[in-house]
Amino acid sequence: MAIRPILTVDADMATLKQVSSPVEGGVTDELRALMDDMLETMYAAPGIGLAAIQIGVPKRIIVMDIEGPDQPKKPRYFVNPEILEASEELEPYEEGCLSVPDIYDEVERPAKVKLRYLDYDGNEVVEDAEGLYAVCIQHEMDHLEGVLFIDHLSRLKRDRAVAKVRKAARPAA
Ligand code: GNR
Ligand code: NI
Repeated sequence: MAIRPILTVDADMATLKQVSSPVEGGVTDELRALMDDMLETMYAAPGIGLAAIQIGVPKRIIVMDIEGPDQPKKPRYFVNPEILEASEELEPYEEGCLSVPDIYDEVERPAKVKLRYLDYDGNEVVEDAEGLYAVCIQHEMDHLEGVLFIDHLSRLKRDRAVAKVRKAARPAA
């Protein structure tokens, strides 16, 4: 297992904007090794989710653990996830992103979604998500399309967010 560098919008916008490709040929040991690295990287950050493109790998793979800090770890793995249904009802949530460090703002998304994906063992799973699980999987699936949570904000807020991350990344004068 290894912690990999997380790409951020100041230096790596072009990579983060890429659309990730479906995994072909099922979940192999090589893919599981990548998911292990992603999970370790996410826990170290720390974060509650990570898409492969955030470590520069343009494949449709996500890892997540939305349990609280005092809860037992509950890693979740998603290969080729799809949203089968989304609720009409929307819910706002104050989001952040490891690729847009120290920026937080409210995004409205469907409150409930029905998902289909392959898990760590390559088995197909269909399940409903709501609450933080629904927020996080939609945030991560946006990454697979090259979409960041700041893309859901006004142009002004988005530009300010990117400028702030760029400024913070500059060495102090
Ligand atoms: O760690 C993360 N926290 C978070 C909080 C609210 C909504 C979404 C997230 S995902 C984020 C990690 C990340 O950037 N995943 O892509
Ligand atoms: Ni993110």
